[in-house]
Amino acid sequence: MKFLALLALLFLSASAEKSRFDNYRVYSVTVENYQQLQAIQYLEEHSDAYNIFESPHLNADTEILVPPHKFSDFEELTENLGMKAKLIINNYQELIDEEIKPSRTPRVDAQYDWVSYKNLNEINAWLDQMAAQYSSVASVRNIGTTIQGRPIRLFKISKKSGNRGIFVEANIHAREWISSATATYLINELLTSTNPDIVDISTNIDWYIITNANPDGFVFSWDSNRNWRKTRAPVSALCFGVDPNRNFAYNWLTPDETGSLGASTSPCTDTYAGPSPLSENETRAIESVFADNAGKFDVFLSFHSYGHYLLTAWGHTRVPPADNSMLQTVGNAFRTALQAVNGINYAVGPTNTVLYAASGASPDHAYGHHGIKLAYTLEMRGNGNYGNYGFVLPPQFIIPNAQEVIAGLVGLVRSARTFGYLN
Ligand code: 0X9
Ligand code: ZN
Repeated sequence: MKFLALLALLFLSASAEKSRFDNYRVYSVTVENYQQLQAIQYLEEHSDAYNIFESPHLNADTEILVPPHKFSDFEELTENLGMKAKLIINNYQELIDEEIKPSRTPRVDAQYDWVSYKNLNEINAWLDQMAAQYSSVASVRNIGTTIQGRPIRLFKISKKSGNRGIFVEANIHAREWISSATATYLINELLTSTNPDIVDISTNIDWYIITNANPDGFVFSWDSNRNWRKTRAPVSALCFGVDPNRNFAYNWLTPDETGSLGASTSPCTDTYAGPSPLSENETRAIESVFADNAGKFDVFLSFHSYGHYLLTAWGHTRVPPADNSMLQTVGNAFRTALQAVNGINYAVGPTNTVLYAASGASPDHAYGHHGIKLAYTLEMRGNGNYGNYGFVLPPQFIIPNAQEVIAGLVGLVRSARTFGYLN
């Protein structure tokens, strides 16, 4: 009995252990031919050692996390394939350690800020506090519960009746911390800013914001594995997690013209689409916001990182959407306004042609199923002239990233209004 208790204790302490990435490297590889593409796709589907940050596609760069015990294999692989590989991060653990360093010393008078990343408890406490402090215009409510029992929360801002709405969903991918930090910054600006452009968009538009669309995954990325992307649903004897951004119903698990599924049927992969459309509590919670507010939203935004992209429908097909030219014009307004702040240049266009095939993503669902015309995915900062950090963007970039994104949104709203939306 004693032995069993000891064994249980050992197991427990092992599961509370954090994954470490000491001396792991991130390489950027350029995929230039079909053979190279197939090789990287094979790794993505079958290798537990490598982590492919971004699904590969032809004539584009893909970032890959390589553990030390694979350095020589990886070198041989890229050499044999004649594939260019550039080292962009030399020690992933070092970045992770730096990321949570600033001002984590608990202070009694601790004010919420955007100098450091906040964990789920801190974010939730702040949302409660803001809803209480601005109770005449703001509220927060639960729209669902995760498999581990955490609430999925929707923050609403409405300063006058009759407003059209913008729906923002952030951090559906657990490791993309900058997305929820930007969402809380946006809430703070909408409630406190005196800048006339912000006052305009906060007064004349209703905002529905989910800062943390994947709470279980987010907590897991803090406590256990900084690199975690999916939910934490047990999906097979071996693996956990559905990619919630492959689990939406519109053209779920549908191949495009090139045969690419843009998702996976293997539970252990990072783009596992789940057993059926909307099988997950997280996606059903988001779906309930669409359903309960039919006709309310002109704009849907899905906050992600990284890559400096503003992506439109479609992800599941290479055929351009019916509203392509409007989506491009409104997207370009976002891009120009964002670039004016810190010089960052976003690429705007359909997901499938600009990035890669992705079926079952929320913007396709918003646009295709719910008819929300201006549906976009934002891929925020990660690698740029400010450094190469991928998902582990140091906290000193939270504010510049949020400021440029909000300027972009002001530009987007202005342009959307010329098409008759958000008025
Ligand atoms: O693959 C994804 O889910 C998104 N990229 S990420 O690196 N953050 O994982 C892009 C999804 C875009 N899809 C659509 N807008 N349809
Ligand atoms: Zn993402």
